[in-house]
Amino acid sequence: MSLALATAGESHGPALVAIVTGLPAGLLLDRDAIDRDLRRRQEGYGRSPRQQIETDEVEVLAGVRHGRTLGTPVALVVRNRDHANWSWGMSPWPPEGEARGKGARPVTLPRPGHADLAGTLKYGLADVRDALERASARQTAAHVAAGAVTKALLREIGVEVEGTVAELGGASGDAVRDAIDAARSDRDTLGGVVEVRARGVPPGLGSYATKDDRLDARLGAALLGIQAVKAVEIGDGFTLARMRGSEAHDEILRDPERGVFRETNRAGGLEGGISNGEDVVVRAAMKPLPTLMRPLRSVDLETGEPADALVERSDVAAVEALAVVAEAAVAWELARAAREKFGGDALGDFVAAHAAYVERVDWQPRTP
Ligand code: EPS
Repeated sequence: MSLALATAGESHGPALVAIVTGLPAGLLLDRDAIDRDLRRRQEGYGRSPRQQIETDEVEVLAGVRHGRTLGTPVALVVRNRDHANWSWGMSPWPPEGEARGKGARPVTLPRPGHADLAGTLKYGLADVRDALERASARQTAAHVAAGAVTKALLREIGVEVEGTVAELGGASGDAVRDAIDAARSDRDTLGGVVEVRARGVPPGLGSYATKDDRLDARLGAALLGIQAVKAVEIGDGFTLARMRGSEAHDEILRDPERGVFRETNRAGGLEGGISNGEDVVVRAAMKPLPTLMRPLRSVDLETGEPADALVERSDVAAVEALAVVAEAAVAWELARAAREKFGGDALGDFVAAHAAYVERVDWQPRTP
């Protein structure tokens, strides 16, 4: 039994769609909790005016009855309110009447750092919009909705996942707002680093059996699959490379009260591609957003002449949003690994398998 996710949707199309398969029957979903995560993703200092147009809310079209999953595919939809301004330009069918609203004129000025140029070449497109619409980070709303569903599943076995901003534009804490204000007045953008911590993860999720089973590889792929993420670190990651083995590893201790435990967690809760019972800790680095109000040099794909890149409304920074999106991605991947390990068609089977297993390995959740 494994979870699978299919998504669809363009940034200014009618809606974003997520279809989740592999959930057990009987999981109680809380619409407000899903909408809360969608709202958290929209918040943050330095977001684009687009966020004043959107009020993301989940609609459930299938797989849930009276708030409980049926064990069948769950279909989630998040509507794009901005589509009203793009109804001609982003019409799925040949639009009728005079060209009007946004997206009516083709884009031919690819932005360095966005998918514009590579996407246009790959798919043989005349309008860069045909590439940028799906490449857009707007898509992350669908992943947050799916992630919120898996957070509910993980909570049933005592796992809590939380994403936070570690640094933004090289600043941290209160200095973050000043960094964003400075970048905005320079008409520039910023990236940053987020950290996701999962508490209550039992030992034994993932496996060293194959590369595809390794939980660290899977978390890495889940995070690198988020728009603008350029690097991922598991535990102390790059710092470990500069340490000696005698100081890099987390010694194994045991006492009768706590069972087996560690005093340090430099491995980020993962050894040999398997969770080891400590908190899972991963970090993701986001590059500065590529839509710039002071555009970089580019080439007009229609004329072949040098030109400035496309200038469009955009965020100054979306690192706070990334913290929520990365949290959803980690929750998704941990839930997928938990479904593989504990199975069960009914939620009670899944929870009972987890309980029997943690008893066998004599593992207790860490107290924070
Ligand atoms: C994005 C460009 C901006 C962001 C968008 C991601 O969109 P727009 O061109 O409509 O202003 O606002 O992010 C979202 C809409 C969102 O909900 O996160 C991009 O090019 O990736």
